[in-house]
Amino acid sequence: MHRFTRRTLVALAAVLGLATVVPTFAADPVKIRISTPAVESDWHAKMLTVFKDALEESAPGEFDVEIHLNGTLFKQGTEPVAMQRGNLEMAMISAQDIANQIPAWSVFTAGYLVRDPAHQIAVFDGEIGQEFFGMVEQDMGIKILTAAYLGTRQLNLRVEKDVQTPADLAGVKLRMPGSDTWLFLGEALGANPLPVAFGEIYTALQTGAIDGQDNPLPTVRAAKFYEVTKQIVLTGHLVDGIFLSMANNTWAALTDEQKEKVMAAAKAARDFNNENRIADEAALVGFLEEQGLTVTTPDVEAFRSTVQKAYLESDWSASWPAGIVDRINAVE
Ligand code: KDO
Repeated sequence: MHRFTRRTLVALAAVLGLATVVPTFAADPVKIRISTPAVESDWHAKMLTVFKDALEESAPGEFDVEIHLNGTLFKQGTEPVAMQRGNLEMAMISAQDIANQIPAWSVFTAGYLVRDPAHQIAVFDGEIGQEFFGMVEQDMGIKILTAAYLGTRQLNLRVEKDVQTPADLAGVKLRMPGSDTWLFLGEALGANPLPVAFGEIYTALQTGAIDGQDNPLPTVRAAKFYEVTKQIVLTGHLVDGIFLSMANNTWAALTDEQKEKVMAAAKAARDFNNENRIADEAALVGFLEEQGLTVTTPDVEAFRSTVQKAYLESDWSASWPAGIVDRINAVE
């Protein structure tokens, strides 16, 4: 068998009068596995396909993006550590996940601080975002590519109840994700918070293990919680974000050009999510009423003042950088 080396191929090409185009072997594509508990029809799951497609278009064959939904690859909340240990390349992580390691981040887990989606985008796309993303890069070894709007969290109850103020939630078993900042939010709302993973909410509602859960309305629809609940209480208690992130090691191994393309893809994905989710939130009250749910508006000011007071008097706020609440409030 004749062994074709690059040199023999070049020589052969010269003899045959061919242009010396010698096949080179393209580098293996960069493997990127993304893990999230999100369900397929939710916007922050769909935005991952936008990310993948955008990269496929701008850098054909350079990336091999695998999307893992429903918490099947890593359980909800374990993704940051998986990225830190080199077991995962990308995830959508929450401010609450980050606050487990950087308590200053708990400022973004506080109810009634970020005002609305536009405010959230302005905060994270500006100076404050740069500072807080920098902490995550430095202290956790995770690069946040972009902040996406997860939605405004509302209460969703299994049985109808007259809820006007936090006092009306006394004794209500409210499911929260399983970390301290989440449980604190449940308490601040006046409820009795119980930690349950996202993937178990539906059954817990169905069986009555919990009395309610809180999530943005697009998620109530996507995860079909409306099938096992009777009421939405429009508390609007947390304008929530979700952060598309990459392990620093994965990021550092990219070329400058690839980094630019990854950032552009993340931005396209974020814009897709935000646009659709914001439009959806406005339309979903009607959908949920059609499904037979009662949608009520409580005394939001009573919730706001109780929740804000709980945070300001808590140990969480002691870890917030000086002046951050005023700075966030001042962002237009
Ligand atoms: C949830 O468990 O309620 C939550 O909304 C918390 C978010 O931080 C995020 O993990 C989200 O679930 C999942 O992406 C599922 O939508």
